[in-house]
This record gives sequence, C-alpha cells and structure tokens, in this order.
Amino acid sequence: MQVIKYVFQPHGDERGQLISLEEFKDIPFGIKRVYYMYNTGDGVTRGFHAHKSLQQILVCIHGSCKIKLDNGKEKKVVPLEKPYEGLYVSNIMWREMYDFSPDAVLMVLASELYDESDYIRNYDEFLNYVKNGGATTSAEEVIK
Ligand code: T46
Repeated sequence: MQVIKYVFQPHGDERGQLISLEEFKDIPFGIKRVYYMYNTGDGVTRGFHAHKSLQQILVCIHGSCKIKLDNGKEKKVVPLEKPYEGLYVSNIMWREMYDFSPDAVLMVLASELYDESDYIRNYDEFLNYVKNGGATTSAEEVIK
C-alpha cells in the first residue's frame, strides 16, 4: 500500500510560520468541508470506518496522533506530528485514529460535504465492498 504524505511549504519569516492550502494546488481535490477534532480523551480511538467516495487530507496541526490505514489487503500505521505534513486518505480505506497527545488538534480537509450514506461502518461490509470492487452487493446476491 502506498502512503501519500504531503509536505506543505511553510512561509516563514522572523514572526514565525504560516501554511496556506489551496484546492487543486496544494490539495489534490476541491475542498468542500473542513473539520477538526481536539480534546481527544486518553486512550481513545476514533474512526473505525471507510468512505465510498470521500477523499481527505489529515493534518495534525498541533500535538501528535497516529493513523491506521487499511485497504482491505494491507495495513499501515502513519504517525502525524508535524503541522506541515498532510496524510492523503483515499476513498475505500478503513481508518482508525489513536494515540492522540493531550494537545492534539487533527484537522481534516474533505472533498465532500458530510453524508452519512457515504460511510461504511462495519468492517466485514468494508471487506466485501473491497472484494466486490466497490459494489455493495455481489452479482450473485442481485440475481437471487
Ligand atoms: C473520517 C475521520 C478522519 C458532523 O455532523 N459533520 C461532520 O462533518 C463530521 C465529520 C461529523 N459530524 C458528526 C457525526 C457524529 O455525530 O460528528 C460526530 C462525530 O463524527 P464521527 O463519529 O464520524 O467522527 P470520527 O472521528 O470517527 O470520524 C471522522 C469523520 O467522520 C470521518 O469522515 O474520515 O474523522
């Protein structure tokens, strides 16, 4: 599995650093939504789902956390601990976020608006979805 991590260009001067992210330039898709999580409790793991269409870039803009990616065949753990690094998470990728430092702020740039019907929240369903190449039901099930 290829992990795509973007290293954003900081605009630094004697005052400090500034990072600007523009859609289709620094980010490979149009940005329709931004959300972020903070105050994540000790020992908490979030996520446990995949998306049918949504693509995202995850940036831990403060503190650190880890992201487990699983494409149904391979798993990788990616630490996020730099405010200038963005992890690309494609659609059809199971994700879990954990090991948040108490000061962690995980910002997410998303290619779509929030849509609960885009989520696959059951792991077996996700594996079936991968096996069937993105279809929710197999041809056999449709014929029955
Ligand atoms: C993802 C990972 C990285 C909204 O109302 N609007 C939103 O845009 C989002 C993202 C969430 N919500 C509501 C839905 C739930 O009641 O906020 C609550 C927490 O969402 P969820 O349990 O889905 O959070 P995570 O951390 O498990 O997952 C989130 C994103 O939902 C997901 O798309 O890829 O972060």
